Amino acid sequence: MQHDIWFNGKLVPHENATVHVLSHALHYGSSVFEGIRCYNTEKMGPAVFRLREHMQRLIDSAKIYRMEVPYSLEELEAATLQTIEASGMQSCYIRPVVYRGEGGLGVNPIKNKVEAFIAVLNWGKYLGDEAMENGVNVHVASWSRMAPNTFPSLAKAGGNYLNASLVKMDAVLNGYEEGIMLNREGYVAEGSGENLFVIKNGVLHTAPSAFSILPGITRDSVFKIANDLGYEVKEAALPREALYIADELFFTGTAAEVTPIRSVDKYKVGSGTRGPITTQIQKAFFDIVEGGNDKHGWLTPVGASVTA
Ligand code: PPE
Repeated sequence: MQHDIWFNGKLVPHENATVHVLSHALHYGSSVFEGIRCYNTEKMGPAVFRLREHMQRLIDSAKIYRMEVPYSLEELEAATLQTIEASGMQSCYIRPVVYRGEGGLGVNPIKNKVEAFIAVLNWGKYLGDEAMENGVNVHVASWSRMAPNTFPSLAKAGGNYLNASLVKMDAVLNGYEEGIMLNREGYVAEGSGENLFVIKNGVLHTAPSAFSILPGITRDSVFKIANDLGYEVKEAALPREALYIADELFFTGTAAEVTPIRSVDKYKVGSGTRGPITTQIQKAFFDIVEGGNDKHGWLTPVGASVTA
């Protein structure tokens, strides 16, 4: 089923949301985007998870690339809710994109028009249905994350995902579900489309945001969920071998949600299945997003009106 897409300010049928071949973004990767989920919660019905934080990150990503987004934060939020409502979907994945359109070729994009769209679609479990319970098999990627003085990792930019695609294709072609990248110094960074948590002796560890990672909104949510459950979370420089001797490992992301990892480079992680702390965190996460037990104020009901 194809849903209407909010395109430069209004809803248009799926087939009319087209982009010109001379768009700057197609030639030079000059787009910024988000991935957001709307859940059909038990308590509140359809609700968007951390809408404001995602839209703020979109605006921040655009700012880094000197793109002036022609819409305010509130307009983008309202447009998201409107697009979901029009689709009739109870739950969906939301993909807002801001990009440089037509305006001549050349690396300098300043004169290219900034355009925006918000699409909604169905997206199931990112790393497979079974993954949530049994975990995934991953390897350490031979491609690294970008160095901090090359591409800004705090911007969720289209071009960054060329690196992610290399990592993901390499993992899948080698029989793994995902690849974990190290940063330029060789410390653990993140997956091609997820942040990573390492649990050792009851403490959660994850790469600091200065390690060329995308500081995920799910990662931030897990900080709070873990604290609620009484666990300590540390941002830390983790050497590769910390993955091999971890008690538990899991990925976080909008698409990946909270996905356990059962092996890395064919080293079994802990007992080789979803660990007990991961299970608790996953349960608490789904209690919020599926149950609608919104104790942190992270859910925006689809029927809600947007206020500043
Ligand atoms: N790191 C990367 C590189 C990344 O792409 C994502 C999200 C995250 C971490 C987690 O961020 P957050 O969603 O805010 O918790 N990746 C998005 C796109 C995946 C795709 O294949 O497309 C997502 O999960 O929506």
